[in-house]
Amino acid sequence: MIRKVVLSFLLLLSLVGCQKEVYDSDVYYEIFVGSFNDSNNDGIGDLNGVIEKLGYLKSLGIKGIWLMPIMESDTYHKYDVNDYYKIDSDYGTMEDFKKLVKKADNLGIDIIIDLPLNHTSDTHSWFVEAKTHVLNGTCDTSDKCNYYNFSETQESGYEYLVNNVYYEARFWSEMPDLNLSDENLRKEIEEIVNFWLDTGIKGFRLDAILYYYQNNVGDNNEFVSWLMDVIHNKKENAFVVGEVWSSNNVILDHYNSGIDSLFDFGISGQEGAIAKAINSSNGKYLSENVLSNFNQIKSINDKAINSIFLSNHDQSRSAGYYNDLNKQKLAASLYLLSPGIPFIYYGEEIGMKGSGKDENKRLAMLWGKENDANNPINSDYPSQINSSVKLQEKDKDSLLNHYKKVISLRNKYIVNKNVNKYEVDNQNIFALDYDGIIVLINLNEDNVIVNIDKKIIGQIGDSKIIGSNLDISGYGLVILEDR
Ligand SMILES: [Ca+2]
Ligand SMILES: [Ca+2]
Repeated sequence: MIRKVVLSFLLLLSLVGCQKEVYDSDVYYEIFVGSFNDSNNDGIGDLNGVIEKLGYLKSLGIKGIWLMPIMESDTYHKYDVNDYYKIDSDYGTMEDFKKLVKKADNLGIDIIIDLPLNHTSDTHSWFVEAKTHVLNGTCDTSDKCNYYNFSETQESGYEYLVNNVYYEARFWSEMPDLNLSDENLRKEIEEIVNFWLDTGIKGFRLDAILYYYQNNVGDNNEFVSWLMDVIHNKKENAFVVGEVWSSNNVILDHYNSGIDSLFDFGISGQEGAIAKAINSSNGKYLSENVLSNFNQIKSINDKAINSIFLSNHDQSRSAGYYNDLNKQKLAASLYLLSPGIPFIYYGEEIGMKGSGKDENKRLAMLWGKENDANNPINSDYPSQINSSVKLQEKDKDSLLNHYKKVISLRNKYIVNKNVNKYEVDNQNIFALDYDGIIVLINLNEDNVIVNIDKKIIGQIGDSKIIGSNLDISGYGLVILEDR
């Protein structure tokens, strides 16, 4: 009898689950494993190092981790995979990885991994075999030669191989582009995807989608749509976020593939919408912008959701251009309280800086302990010993503690709610309505008074209700509901 009741209860729960129209909008955290935390003192961050910091990540309030590539590779950044089934030995073993997935899951934290499919390393066995065929003049459309794109003439984006044969390599001669139309290659990709989903991960971050078919959106979408079917057939609630580093329109067009999410490059970076809003103290512009992006995506695929961020591993770190603490806090408040899935780039929460060459954007996380990981070889950006986690944890006004406060407000009040416009008669104010919970952020450094008859249920700053007016402190953040 009890069993039957439990079963019907479970059935009811699953029915409610099916009818769910809102989306998961938990905060993710992007980690470059090699620079994050070193567990065995060889100077390179590793998977056990990530395990050691799960408590830290939990206390930050995040619910998901994006690991930059962890598969076997010849480079420090590991975007050129030479074995899709192995963990790079710098980072540890498959056992370490499975332990990480399990321990994270116990804390309610999902893991997604970077999946570079546009290209492999030139040391991948597929390319080595193809090269042998090219050398012997034995290429056939059913062998590994067809996994890549070869040509007898030098086309743009092609590199010389041997015997007057060229191969497509858009990013670098050591990263040959894959021919994603090959049926046998697609079978291999299906196996790779299933292999990783079996480890218990939540899903993937797809690298360089724009280059799958070199800016051909239709062909890119055909491949991504095929891949989404493969992934969702294996794991219904998998989450896949993709990189289409391009204009808003091109990004939007890629939502026609049925992908769960794409990064919103238009709001990120030094020239992006968040920076524009902060530089002009125009909160109204930003709330309209994030709402419009969010709704445009829903109009293409109502299950899809925007992924928002300040900067990632390819961009100058945001603390370099939000160069005072108040602006760093303001930028954090704005994107962490916007609709979509916020992705924090490791170290952003302590104001780490880094620009110029890629290595400088991926410096060692400043834990403030004896054995922090080494910076990537070839980086030449000065370290900032004053911004360590250890120091900021002790300072209640630190950027780190601000991130914790804002994420906890997000988790408490706005996660998975519907979002609408909220009119405030002052253009300094960023304003959104999450099912009756109103979020206001003041982009003016001075107080602003607006006419709002509600009560404050959460805030950062010292805003006050005075009669039917709200006095919002400079850069203040307020969460309101009806009296
Ligand atoms: Ca290590
Ligand atoms: Ca390509």
